[in-house]
Amino acid sequence: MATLKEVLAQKIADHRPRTTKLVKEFGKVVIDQVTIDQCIGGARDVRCLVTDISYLDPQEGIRFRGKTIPETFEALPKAKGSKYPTVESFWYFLLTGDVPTQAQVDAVVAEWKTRQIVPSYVWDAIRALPRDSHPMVMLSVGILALQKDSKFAAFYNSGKFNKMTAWESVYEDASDLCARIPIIAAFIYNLKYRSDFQTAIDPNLDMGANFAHMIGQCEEYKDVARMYFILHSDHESGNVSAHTTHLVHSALSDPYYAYSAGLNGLAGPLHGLANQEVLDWTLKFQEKYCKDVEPTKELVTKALWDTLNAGQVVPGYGHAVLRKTDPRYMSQREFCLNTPGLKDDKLFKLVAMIFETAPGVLTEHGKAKNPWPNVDAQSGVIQWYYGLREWDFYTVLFGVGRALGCMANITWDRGLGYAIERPKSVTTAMLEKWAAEG
Ligand code: AMX
Repeated sequence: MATLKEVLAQKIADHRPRTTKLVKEFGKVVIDQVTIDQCIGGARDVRCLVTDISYLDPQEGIRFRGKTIPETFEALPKAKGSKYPTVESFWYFLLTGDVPTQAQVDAVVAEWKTRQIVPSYVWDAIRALPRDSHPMVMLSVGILALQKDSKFAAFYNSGKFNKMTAWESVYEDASDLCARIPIIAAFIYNLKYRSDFQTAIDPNLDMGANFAHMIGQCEEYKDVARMYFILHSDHESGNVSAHTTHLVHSALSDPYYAYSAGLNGLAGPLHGLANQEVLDWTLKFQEKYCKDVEPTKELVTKALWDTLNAGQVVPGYGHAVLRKTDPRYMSQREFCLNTPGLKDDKLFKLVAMIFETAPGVLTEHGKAKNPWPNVDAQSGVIQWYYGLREWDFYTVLFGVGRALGCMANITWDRGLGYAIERPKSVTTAMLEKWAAEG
């Protein structure tokens, strides 16, 4: 049986002529134009990035390697005794586009076991931070600390650097990073919230299950971890975390530099931090409006308007690309509806009521182009239900999942020899001149 790396090598070799042909024969074909509002407004919708790992349709939502979320969950081999696939099988799928066999999944699970050991200097670096540092700072520092032993950096410095084979050492770092990031995340969780009670890796468990084990979670949470990491993995390449990782790696900074930077972007409240903000918003709502009464749609409407009138965004709602309810939201909602205790949970019911109410309020407010919920509107309530109530940590969970997409992308970036990224800037005076010229 060919290894994942061997399968990938063949895929990359097969793909290269497509990229070469496009650049050489069709390089000057126009695929988009740029307007002044896009230039000032965050390059929204400008088509200037390429990835085959996932594609985000504004109406349909994300497809991983051409498959919707339900199709992906359906197609991939499941973890033993579970309805959900292992993260490792999803990694194989993201990298190659092939649905792996059980034997291929087992090989990746075994390979990640050999990659999971985190050097002690990472723990030292994290421990050196103030204990009340945000866990995203700890995660970013932990990933950056791993840079010392980057195989890509070593290859670059070896004097034998070769563009054709450079992807192989990116693949090595990327696989190490994906295997280690849940171990580092568990360490941070235990350090901050479990009085430094550290639990050893269970060599018999897949990535998601082992993460649940290491943070002292119950059996059911193993599926939560698998589902969560897969759902948060990739959302094509223009979002802040994926784009940052791609941009930094385009300078041939190794995967550790690149993903540490990507995590710093994920930590922004308009991006990955929104899931902790959702929980904060929802609990404050409960505290302020529903101490003694049941929440009603009227009360939720009032709270939403209070937020909007205070000039704040409603966290978990809106999206730069999507124009309908995020299928990642729906997938997590379905998990809640299918989990007996969770289905009747007070907080879930409130989140469901916000789902019924917020799109109407945001539409009436008239600013957000997309009044529907995104992934973050639903994820916190699941963690809360399972007792993971330290919501500072929620973006770390996002960061563990997002590593899969970012690492698959930069492995392919190197495989296809994508150039250093360098868009052109203009001055305001130039824009004014072009505006006057019509
Ligand atoms: N509540 C209130 N106002 C909102 C809003 C929301 N949820 N979403 C968008 N708006 C406002 C914007 O702030 C903007 O106002 P402005 O013109 O005064 O600056 C206006 O509507 C137009 O924005 P847009 O084109 O619809 O959105 P965008 O592409 O600029 O931003 C996003 C997208 C996600 C940052 C924005 O919808 C938002 O801030 N949402 C809340 C935070 C959130 O949930 N983030 C998580 C996104 C998913 C993720 O990355 N994890």
